[in-house]
Amino acid sequence: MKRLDKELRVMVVDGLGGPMTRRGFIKRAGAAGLLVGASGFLAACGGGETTTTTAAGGGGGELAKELYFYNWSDYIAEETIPTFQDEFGVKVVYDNYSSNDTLLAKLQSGATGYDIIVPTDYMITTMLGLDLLQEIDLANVPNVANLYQRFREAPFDPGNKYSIPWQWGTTGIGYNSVKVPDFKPSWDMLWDEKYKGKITMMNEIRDVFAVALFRLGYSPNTIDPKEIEEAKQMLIAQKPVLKHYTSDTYIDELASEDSWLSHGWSGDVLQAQMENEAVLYAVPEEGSLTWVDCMCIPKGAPSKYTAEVFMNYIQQPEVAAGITNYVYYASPNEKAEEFILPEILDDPQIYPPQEVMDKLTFLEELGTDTELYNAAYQELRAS
Ligand code: N2P
Repeated sequence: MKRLDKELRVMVVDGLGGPMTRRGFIKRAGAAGLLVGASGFLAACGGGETTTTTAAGGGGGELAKELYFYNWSDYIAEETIPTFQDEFGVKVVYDNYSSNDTLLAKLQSGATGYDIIVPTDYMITTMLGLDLLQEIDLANVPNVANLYQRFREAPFDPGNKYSIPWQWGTTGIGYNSVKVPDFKPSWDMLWDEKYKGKITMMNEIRDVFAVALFRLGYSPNTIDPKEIEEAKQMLIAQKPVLKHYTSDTYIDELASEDSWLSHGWSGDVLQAQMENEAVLYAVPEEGSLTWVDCMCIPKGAPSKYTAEVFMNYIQQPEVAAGITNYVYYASPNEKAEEFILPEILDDPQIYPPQEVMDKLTFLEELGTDTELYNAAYQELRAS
């Protein structure tokens, strides 16, 4: 990511995002008087107007007093929820997870309190198979028209019947370019004994296995038990060099240099880079994953209509852009483009060029064969 315009980015991002205490750089920007209010930024970008903010013409309903939103950690702009609360008078109760496995387990254990969840593409198929999701009344989400066509026809849910894309990105390695001067874009780096104790892997079944499978030259969607076993052995052999498995603390660990090499997601690593310029992101040459996370309404959601109104709000171009400008993941919202900072749109780490995209794979739902991975992961973690 180009860093020359860091101060500008801090100022503009903060215009939408507001100060986030975890991030020292924003504190510094605030102290320097660089912060502008959300309304000021919206006015500067779009004359203060927003697009559809109500579900006019939709299936209708009454707004609930509260909306229960269960999302990935570090995946929203600071102003996204407060602005919704102010505009709609709905209090959002916000809770976080850091893996699809946790989310699935929560739903399977009978949690019914959530109105919106944000599973990843393949996990939506899993959840549909388990009858865990409700159909969305798209009449209440007219801003779905703002999405790029490819996100309206995704193979896991053509026509967005059950899912409205939130953000998309890639998986790769976040590394400290000063501490790891011999870095090369290969998954091998995550096995390098020189960096013992400074390496982290994510805490997610399919993602962890994908790393070893790519390294072995196999598909991350293999259902060949021999290949999965080989991957498991490779991951077991990696354990002595690992600091730990984590999907939500590596941003801070990379930033503070407690970790030097982390299996991570694009935007998360770039968030760490905003705090520590030595942190860089690379997609390994052996291949890696791309994915899209989508808002879904679980069965038993207390307030389906309010969830749809929230989904529509998120797909307002300024709101969608505000999230991307803050978390550095790519937006599925085409109309948001004009509000996304140019250096983000032009950043190949966030919007990879075609030759990188060609090397990336989506995880596929594997039906009952998923059990092969679940069992192998349990053995890995217990080893
Ligand atoms: C948020 C990362 C979410 C991406 N920290 C996982 N698909």
